[in-house]
Amino acid sequence: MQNPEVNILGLGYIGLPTAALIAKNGTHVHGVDINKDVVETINNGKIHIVEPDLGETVSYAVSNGFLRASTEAALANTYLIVVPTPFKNNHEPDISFVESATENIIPLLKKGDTYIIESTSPVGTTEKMMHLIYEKRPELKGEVFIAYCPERVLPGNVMYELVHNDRVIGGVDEKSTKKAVEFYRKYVTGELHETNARTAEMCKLVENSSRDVQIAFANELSLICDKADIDVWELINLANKHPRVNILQPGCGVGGHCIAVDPYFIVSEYPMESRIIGKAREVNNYKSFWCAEKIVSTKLEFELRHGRKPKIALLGLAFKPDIDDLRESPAKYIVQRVLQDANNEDYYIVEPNIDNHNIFKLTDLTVAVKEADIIVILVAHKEFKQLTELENKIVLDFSGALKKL
Ligand code: SAJ
Repeated sequence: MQNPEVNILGLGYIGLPTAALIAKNGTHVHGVDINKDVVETINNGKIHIVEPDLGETVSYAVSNGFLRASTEAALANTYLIVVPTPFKNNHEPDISFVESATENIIPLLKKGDTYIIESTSPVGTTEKMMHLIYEKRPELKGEVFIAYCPERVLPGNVMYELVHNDRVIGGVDEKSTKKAVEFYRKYVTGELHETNARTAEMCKLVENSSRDVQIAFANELSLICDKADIDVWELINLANKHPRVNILQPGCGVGGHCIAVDPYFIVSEYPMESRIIGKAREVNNYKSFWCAEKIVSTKLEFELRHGRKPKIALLGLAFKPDIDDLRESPAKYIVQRVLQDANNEDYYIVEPNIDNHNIFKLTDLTVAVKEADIIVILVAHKEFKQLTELENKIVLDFSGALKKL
């Protein structure tokens, strides 16, 4: 392969699809990951994550010599940082992966290069990285284009959204913004909106916080309706008939690596100002705890009434419907919580999107539903929406899977 034009640091859920898309367009891409197995898998034209259409694109790009992976960065013209930004125990953002990826490429940078961060980052990260770069390479001051452009793709639809979604692009100065826009224009058909780095960083955090707040409203309604003996699904459906009301759906909590994480990046920096954002996190976390409590109390009621322990089917482990991703999954948290101090024999755990799990013993859906006295639907997977013959069972449907509205 000839010298790469683009270096992508981080080959995970966003980095690899981005690398594959750019390479598919005939640009030589060098992907970097600290995980040797990931690098080897990709160099064999295979993928380590589940995402529709990604496998074919990676296989094409690798076999045609446009994509190569390594644990080391290589000389290029454009560097994209697409590494994780988790939070620490106190919910403060941890940007150490962004820092170390940046440090890796600092020795390679030359005049005229472009450096773009895509990782979700607290406000000010891009400027911080700019200072880091210029501190180590003062001769490059003002000679490198530095920008922030958050990814906004939905897992499960990444390959489509990478191309078609609008992008928000913010440079540390105007010429950096323009240069980054020029880069994305080659691969993205959505509109490219120009701003500064701080606004672009905040924009990503605000998008996910807005969704978190809206889901918290739906979850709060579900708690109120449970006490008021009102069907929350019917209620929301009816309220949404109003032309200016659009309430989201309650569930067993909010999971994934984005919506359950990004709001903390605002709250930890602006705790006094971000009261609704912080409260929404609390409400959504509490909803998972409430679901676990509800399962336990339903189980105790059953024992009192029938004089024996019930068999319980727990349906779903993924963080949202029809995916295999269990990261930050509220369903997984609930299952773990109800299994604490419980006799595992009483539970059947079902997750149709994965074959096995290192902690949970999985049961086939039909067996679990047939055997169980209590059916708990944690995630609205398509398989669960089709369940019938539940008349003699106690059903706790936290996901709305059975609602035909
Ligand atoms: N959820 C509900 N009720 C709803 C919608 C979602 O409880 O009405 C729950 C889901 O079950 C899941 C969680 O919220 O546990 C998050 O799911 P999601 O589908 O809302 O979002 P993600 O995390 O898969 O992807 C989000 C997207 N952001 C927005 O929609 C604003 C995506 O566009 C981002 O690129 C992604 O985060 C990211 O990487 O930041």
